[in-house]
Amino acid sequence: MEKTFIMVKPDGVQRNLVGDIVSRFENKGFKLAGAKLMMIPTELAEKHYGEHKEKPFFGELVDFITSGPVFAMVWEGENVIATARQMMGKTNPAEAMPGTIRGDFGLTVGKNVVHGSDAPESAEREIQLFFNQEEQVEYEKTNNTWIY
Ligand code: RTP
Ligand code: MG
Repeated sequence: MEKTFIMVKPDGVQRNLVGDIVSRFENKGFKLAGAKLMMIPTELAEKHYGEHKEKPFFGELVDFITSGPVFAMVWEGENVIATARQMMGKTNPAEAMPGTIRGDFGLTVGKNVVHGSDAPESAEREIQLFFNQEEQVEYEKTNNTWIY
């Protein structure tokens, strides 16, 4: 089954949005496969956002994502990578639709509450960056026949 990396950013943790965001993915029918509250070391932040290294906002992005605890998660389910991106809404919360996480909770592109992998390759890369094997929990969910 497909997996993706989702992270409540420092602004979301400080604003007590962890529970709401976890609920949205649970209610949708996805399966939680790993989760932890953590401070991101600068080196990990620079790797995670490596694709943006040359962008003018890279320094600010790394400073922000390391500024406080994040809640890192692995979610599993059919088409979870693309669906999670839909649930998050556009990168700039000013353009994100109401009903999406960023549309409901964000105002600026710098503090947009949540991160989600944008493709299968980045999902695999980001899960491996943030979670070791023991932290990825494999288990059966008994209610899955009502979802699939
Ligand atoms: P993310 O990686 O955090 O899930 O966000 P995303 O895919 O929707 O957006 P991406 O293009 O990967 O950008 C990563 C983060 O960089 C910040 N950003 N700032 N000042 C700017 O123009 C600008 N553009 C992007 C955002 O916080 C974005 O989430
Ligand atoms: Mg991105």
